[in-house]
Amino acid sequence: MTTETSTTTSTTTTTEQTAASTAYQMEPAWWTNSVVYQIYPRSFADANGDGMGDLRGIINHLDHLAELGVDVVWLSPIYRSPQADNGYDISDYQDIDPLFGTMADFEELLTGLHDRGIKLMMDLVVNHTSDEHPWFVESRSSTTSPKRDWYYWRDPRDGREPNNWGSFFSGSTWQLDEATGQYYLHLFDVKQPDLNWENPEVREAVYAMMRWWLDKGVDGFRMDVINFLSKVDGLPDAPPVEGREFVNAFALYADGPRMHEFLAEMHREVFAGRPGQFITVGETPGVTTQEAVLYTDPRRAELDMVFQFEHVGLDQLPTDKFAYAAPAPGAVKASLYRWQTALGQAGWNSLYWDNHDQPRAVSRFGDDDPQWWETSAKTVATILHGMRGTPYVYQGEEIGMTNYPFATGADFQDVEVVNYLASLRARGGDEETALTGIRKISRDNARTPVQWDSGPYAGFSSVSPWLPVNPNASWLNAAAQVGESGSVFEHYKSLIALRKSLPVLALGSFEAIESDAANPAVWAYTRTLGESRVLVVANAGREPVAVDVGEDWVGARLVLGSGLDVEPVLGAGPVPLAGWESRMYLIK
Ligand code: ISL
Repeated sequence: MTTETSTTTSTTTTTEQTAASTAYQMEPAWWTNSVVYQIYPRSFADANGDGMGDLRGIINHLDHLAELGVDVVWLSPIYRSPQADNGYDISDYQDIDPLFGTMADFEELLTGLHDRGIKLMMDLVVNHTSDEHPWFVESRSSTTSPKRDWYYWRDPRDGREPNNWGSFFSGSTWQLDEATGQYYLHLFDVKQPDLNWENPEVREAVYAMMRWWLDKGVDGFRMDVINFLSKVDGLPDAPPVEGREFVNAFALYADGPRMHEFLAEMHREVFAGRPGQFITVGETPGVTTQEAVLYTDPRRAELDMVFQFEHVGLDQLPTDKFAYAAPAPGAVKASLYRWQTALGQAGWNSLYWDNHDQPRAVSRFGDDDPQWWETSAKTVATILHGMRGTPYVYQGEEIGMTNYPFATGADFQDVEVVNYLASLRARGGDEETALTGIRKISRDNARTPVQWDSGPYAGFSSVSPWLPVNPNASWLNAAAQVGESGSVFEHYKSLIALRKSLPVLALGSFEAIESDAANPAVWAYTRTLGESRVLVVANAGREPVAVDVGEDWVGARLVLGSGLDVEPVLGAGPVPLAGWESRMYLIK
């Protein structure tokens, strides 16, 4: 988002003019050729020897980020927090949690990033606060508190919860406050009460806090579950589900009636007219392509881009995240292609395979068997970074970190799994079956410490870390890869550099190649910007394939391959790809 480009409303009036006038075509926003790197601070690097990552640990590794070449860091929450959900439960938006350091450390981090030309995007968690935030403490103090209406308080219904909504973290979304006899709403943990965005005082308080951070020099916000801010009036019951006390009520709080109004207001109150180059990304679970276009069309001045969830939801039931089922062959590809096309004219995609809530990219979308690990880590990267949108790299993804070999239920720390297992046990459910899905999908997979080297605790800490280090750190670590030709790290570095040097990768249109449809394992697509054309061909499987890409790619130059000895120029005939091999070719 810049005040010159995306905040200006188009003055064109005719249909033809409007169709050709998306801001990034007229004047591309700066982030169209950017790559964002996400840091989950507890798991990045521990400098003070308490087994948990901290701001000083990040400062110590800034050169790693500069070497990789990323443009923006998204920092998961470092604010003061009781840590019920690892910092996504904030008790003071304008202070640093002592676990992570001090405000002086934060300022040093910000300067260190800016000195290296890297912007900083903060995590904005304003659907809810911690129950220990002074706003909530005041709100819960009495039914007549001036802040009572800052949260959702409701009387019991027939002596029970006010509706049948189920929490993301198991059980009801309602918690009874004994002292006042009313329930409060929490879509997430009981320690994460939802703010009432209908109340203009709440909105103004949040905007003031955002301005405060921008005044400090941060460059934007990643907005946690931002499409949950507007709930359906009256908070009605969701359609009941046989055998379930509390149900998924998504349709009643996601992308609700006032969502666009709130985001447009936020933009006006926080960003409009402010000099500088900012970035906003909304985390929007369940968002459709149509809504995503509305959220991210620059002419509407709401958000720059959104995280959509379709491709990371294909291996689970909407009603039960841990009921794992492998996606149908080709389903992930079909989904991402659909998003490429749907946001091709207006709007902008965020591109991601993983983050702190998702399993590791190579384990989920590649193949972490030792024989295929390296090439598949590179190939999943190429598939994503070849697309139109802003790619996100989650810490450790750039070295191909894998899921952790969790054994029993006791190995998990995430509140989501802890609550899930507790509720499963209370129902007498089968824990071993549940663990099959939990091992694959648990958020803890992403949260094991970053593997810096092969030394004690993988160079993450001098003591035993809060979550164990993956045993494969003995060979899978940054020290073994940085500067090593052919490594996963060097592959990511090349992809990031290509996005800068080839405008077609940033701005070119997307088109799937026809033969791609014949084999679910094959990803074959093109990008086009004027005379400049890129071809991505990838084999997401162990069996070799030959991909027919048509005659007009003969003579194209190889710009990046997952294998080491590939002819530099493409000849006639189908492109032969070994198991998990991928290549990127360029014309012009
Ligand atoms: O992992 C999920 C729970 O099943 C996701 O649905 C996740 O809760 C959802 O993506 C929202 O995530 C964000 O908000 C949560 C927090 O726990 C996540 O870490 C955060 O990314 C509540 O703040």
